Amino acid sequence: MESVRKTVLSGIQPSGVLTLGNYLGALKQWAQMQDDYLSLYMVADLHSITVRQEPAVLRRRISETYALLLACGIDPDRSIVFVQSQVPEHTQLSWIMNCITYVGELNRMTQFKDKSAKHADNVNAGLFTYPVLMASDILLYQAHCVPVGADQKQHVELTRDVATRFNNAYGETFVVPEPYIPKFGARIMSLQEPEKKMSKSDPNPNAFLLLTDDADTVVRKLRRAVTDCEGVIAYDPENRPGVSNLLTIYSVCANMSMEDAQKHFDGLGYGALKQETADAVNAVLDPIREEYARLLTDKAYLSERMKDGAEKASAIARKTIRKVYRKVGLDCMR
Ligand code: ATP
Ligand code: LTN
Repeated sequence: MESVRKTVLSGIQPSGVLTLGNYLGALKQWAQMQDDYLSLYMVADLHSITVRQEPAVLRRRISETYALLLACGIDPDRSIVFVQSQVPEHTQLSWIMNCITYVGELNRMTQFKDKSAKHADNVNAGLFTYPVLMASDILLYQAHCVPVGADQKQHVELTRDVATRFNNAYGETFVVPEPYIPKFGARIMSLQEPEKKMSKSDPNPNAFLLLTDDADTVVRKLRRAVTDCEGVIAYDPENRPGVSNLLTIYSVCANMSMEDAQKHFDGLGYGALKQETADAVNAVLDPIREEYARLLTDKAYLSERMKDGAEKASAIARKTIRKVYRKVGLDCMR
């Protein structure tokens, strides 16, 4: 029954082709949650322009990211799948939430610190207020649960703080959401610098596995993955980040507990770990690659689903905006 289902919302930026980190940290959970929740999943294109994007490339990537979500099992008949900029209520709520959020809170966000160091020539106000837009994405749909990788936990916590502040100031308005972060796979690390998270915008293509990489590329990138010289396969992310990252990827892709994965490799070498990890990754990616290639040939279907998703999302978002305007006193034209 619709009324008892809780709501889930999450988003992903079209800032590059999605990586295995995006899949294991977020998308896999999105697909699994669709039957138990009223699910809304979006391509966060407004977020991606906090970093300079080439318009033609961005336009293409928005459609490709949308197609990849569907290829990963997000079903537009069971979930509302949409593009953020096609639902104008996101920017409407964002302004109001900007007026509820403190500069001091935004100053503490580690993603802002990391991204402003990386893009020192373009530390724009959007990069700074990005978490407010993300909070608005979540609060617009009264989401109870937000499935994300570990790097986004701080932003969901900020969302909880600003939602609670708004509710205290204006009366009960927003559901205060909970993050949902998987135990393993929430932070897949770079294959080249395993102290850093795997990121689709890493300049070194050997650092990430893309969902669209072919089987041979997956094998080649994993063979080159940085390990260490201890020669023993054991999970110790603090001291042995490279080997632990491969074990994590293997265990999650092979659907095995970390304990069983370690037992499986007992007495084997890094060559076996890399080859079996590549096989497990390829088994996960095979159906995704196939469905993605098929979807890309059907542009009309993609546009139709995007339009339908945006309409459904907007119908829900509009109700929240009306309520918020009323609570804040912006409804003098009633
Ligand atoms: P960018 O590199 O452009 O900043 P990104 O690869 O970090 O992008 P996002 O679009 O910011 O990807 O994130 C989408 C989702 O994927 C988020 O829920 C995020 O937490 C998750 N995610 C991103 N990278 C990883 C990773 N290495 N391991 C696990 N989850 C991840
Ligand atoms: N900020 C997120 C993407 C994102 C998101 C959201 C995630 C935008 N809006 C709402 C969850 C809920 C990121 O960079 N990974």
